Amino acid sequence: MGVLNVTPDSFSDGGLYLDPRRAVERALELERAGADILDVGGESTRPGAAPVTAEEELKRVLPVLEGLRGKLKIPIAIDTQKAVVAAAAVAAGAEILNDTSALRADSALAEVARRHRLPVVLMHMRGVPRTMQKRPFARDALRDVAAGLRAALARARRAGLAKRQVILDPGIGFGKSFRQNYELLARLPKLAALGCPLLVGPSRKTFIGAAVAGAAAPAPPEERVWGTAATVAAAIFGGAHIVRVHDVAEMVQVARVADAILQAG
Ligand code: HH2
Repeated sequence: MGVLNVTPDSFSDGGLYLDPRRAVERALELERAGADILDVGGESTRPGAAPVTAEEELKRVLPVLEGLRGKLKIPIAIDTQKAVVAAAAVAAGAEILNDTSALRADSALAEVARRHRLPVVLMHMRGVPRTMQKRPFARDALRDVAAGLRAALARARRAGLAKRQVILDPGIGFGKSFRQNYELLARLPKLAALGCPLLVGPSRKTFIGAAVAGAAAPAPPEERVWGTAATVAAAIFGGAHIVRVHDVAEMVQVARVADAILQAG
């Protein structure tokens, strides 16, 4: 899954694709690089990010989705917590919903998925982006994430979604310590036991920059590509079905080799 953020403030590609023509070009480039899914988002969820209105989100993503109509072959996921944004994005061609709040921010989002029978990604987040890295972390991250994802799946089922529509995501970097992010990657098979496909999104996140830099300040996002490769390989060995990444050409190679090793074993 290739990332395309149409925002001024995303931690890695913020401000690069606010012009819809550049965003469309980038989407086509990600497809050519080997992405199987494009993830389009109009609201940053980086630590400390302030929420944006639905109007603003729509103003950012709709011109891009409309510009991609008939041009992109791979399915588009809309990365939003809002049902109105999801519904408009689906009308403009999106086929997967990616909700980082796992139906907590807007329960009506489930209805959009149900009505159109779309897959929906439900991600674990401890808290909300503005404060999630300031609050106390869970004592046992794996238990916290597993319980949160079980609850998310139950919310989806109560809203009339079939289990087979749901993709679960541990929410790497969302209210977890650096060490807990590594722990979740290492113990991913435990989450695979929940019985849904897993999506993992470690790409370029700060916990990678911290390990890359050793004792120094975290390396900047553009210097986290090799570290991202290690997390992508680990995620695939741990049972991830989808990896959400910024560096698609590089991670396609990592994924293909990791898949070949998995299959050979
Ligand atoms: N991470 C980000 C955004 N959306 N969705 C899922 N399902 N899983 C993730 O791990 C995930 C996500 C954060 O990364 P990015 O989009 O690059 O940054 P920002 O939130 O600053 O736009």
